[in-house]
Amino acid sequence: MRIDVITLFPEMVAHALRFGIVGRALDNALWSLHIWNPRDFVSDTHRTVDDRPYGGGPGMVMLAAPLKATLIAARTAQQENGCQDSHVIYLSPTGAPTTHTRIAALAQKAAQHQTGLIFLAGRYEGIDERILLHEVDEELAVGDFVVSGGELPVLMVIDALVRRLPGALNDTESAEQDSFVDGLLDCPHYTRPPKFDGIAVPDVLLSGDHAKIARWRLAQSLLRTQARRPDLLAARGLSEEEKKLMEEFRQR
Ligand code: 9WO
Repeated sequence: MRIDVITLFPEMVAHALRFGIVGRALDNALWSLHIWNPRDFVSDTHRTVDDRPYGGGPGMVMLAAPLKATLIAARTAQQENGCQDSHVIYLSPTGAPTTHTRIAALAQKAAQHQTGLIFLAGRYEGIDERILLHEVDEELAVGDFVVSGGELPVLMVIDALVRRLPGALNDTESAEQDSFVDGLLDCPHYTRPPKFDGIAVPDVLLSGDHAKIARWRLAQSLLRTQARRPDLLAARGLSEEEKKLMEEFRQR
């Protein structure tokens, strides 16, 4: 998978992607990262990348021309590197919700270098609308809140994509059981000691009965999802067996 990031803070993005699962996958060449600074694509003495908004108001807007020049450079580099196509993603609170399903679709698109991904991280009040109209293929939000720039949201999406790559996770980091894979929230986890702060680990987890443990975990996931995210449960639906399981565990 090839990923290019356009940002005014290249060190922030480069540094954050060196750690953990994502950093190891980068070392192992499971994906490649190229970072572009729009400031390197302007030639005026102040290297201006922003200007005041038409219509007035507070804040500044990222200029279209430096962004377009940077996008062309990133696209060209991806194509020279064997990508058939490029897909440009802009992170903003105005975008579509980023879900597990959407990440899976993006990962599919990016598989095997076919389509290079280009993430555009906005700063100030945002980017000139004409870049959105002509250059951006997908606009994503990672939550209903505003942060100071697109870099952190971009990093979240890259992390979610890279950890799915074949070989990114070792045996102790299995992705199958993570939250959302089955449309449900994760079950509770416990490790040693068996009693901490007066709270004991549920007996079933110490029983060694793997079928019983699987049933308990599914019941916990179902009850938790119902309590905390009824919207997820409504979208997913429940089998008769799952309904029975929830009824049984509700009574305990
Ligand atoms: C800045 C600003 C300043 C004065 C008045 C209004 C303002 N709005 C903004 C603003 O929305 N800035 C954005 C910062 C511009 C695009 C990048 N930024 C951003 C992305 N903030 N939050 C996100 C984001 C992205 C994905 N999911 C959640 C939040």
